[in-house]
Amino acid sequence: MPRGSIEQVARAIEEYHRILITWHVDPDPDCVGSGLALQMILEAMGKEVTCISPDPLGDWYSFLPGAHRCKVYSLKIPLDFSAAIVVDCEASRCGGLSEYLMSGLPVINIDHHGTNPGSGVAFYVDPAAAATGELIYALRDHWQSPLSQDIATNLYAALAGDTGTFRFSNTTASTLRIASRLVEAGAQPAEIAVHLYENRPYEAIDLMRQALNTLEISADGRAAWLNLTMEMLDGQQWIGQHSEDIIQFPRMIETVQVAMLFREVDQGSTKVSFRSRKDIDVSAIAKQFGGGGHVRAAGCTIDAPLAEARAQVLYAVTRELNPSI
Ligand SMILES: [Mn+2]
Repeated sequence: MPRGSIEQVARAIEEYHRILITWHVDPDPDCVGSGLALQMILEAMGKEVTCISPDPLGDWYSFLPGAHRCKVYSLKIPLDFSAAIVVDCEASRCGGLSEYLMSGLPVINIDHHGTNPGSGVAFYVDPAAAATGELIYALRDHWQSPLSQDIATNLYAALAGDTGTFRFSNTTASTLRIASRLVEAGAQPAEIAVHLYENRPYEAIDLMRQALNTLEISADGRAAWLNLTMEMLDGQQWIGQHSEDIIQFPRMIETVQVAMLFREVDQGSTKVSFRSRKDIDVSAIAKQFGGGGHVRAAGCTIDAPLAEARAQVLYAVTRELNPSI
């Protein structure tokens, strides 16, 4: 069931003029595409809007219209907004911006993560939506504001990003209906797919090769995982898309119910990404470690070296896969 409503969010946004839009750390096409599209929608309404990403976007996002205007959070950026809109996460997941967001500024929250309870002066959290991009589309519909090619491109990238380009089980008739409207408005599916999947630097593929070398599978074949160390990353800038690229390999194995990627952030911190099929709710597993996400895609950060974090997580996953143990 959705928490909050589009109407509530729309009414709240109408009240403010100088608006900050932000999203989660490790940005992905859904949060960036949703944020940039929302910025364009609100600017068409005469508002003054700034997008600030908690983490760098990297060259990878330059194909999204308006990405060049997006700022990256740093202590030097003046923060004097009348309200903020947080898309695709909770205010606590916005890295360096979280403190500002939780300091009493009116925050409006639009998200589709089931683990987000909804907070702020207004919120709309709909776990049935495949992507936050669907909710931004609904907001635009509510205002009957024009759907430009640039807005359509950002929203199509958002939908494509979170559905694996309409392959994952979160894809609904509504997702495809919206995608169709976006294509009618000028979004280019083939071109966007090239940017999402076939536009990697050599180093990113080399990273996949190294990660694949670490592939392991549980004795019953139901869990498989990969490791990624700082040494493998070798100074490459990490972007959220790397996890998407890499975790698809353990998930492809026919017997696998839970796929995992363990990434060494530093010597005492490990980021874990989960993907699942059918009956396993990985957001529940991630939540045990202070993380969250969706039923079939979730993540957490554990304050422990990679090997230790992996042992803890594999224990939790084994219990989830074998409730009788
Ligand atoms: Mn999303």
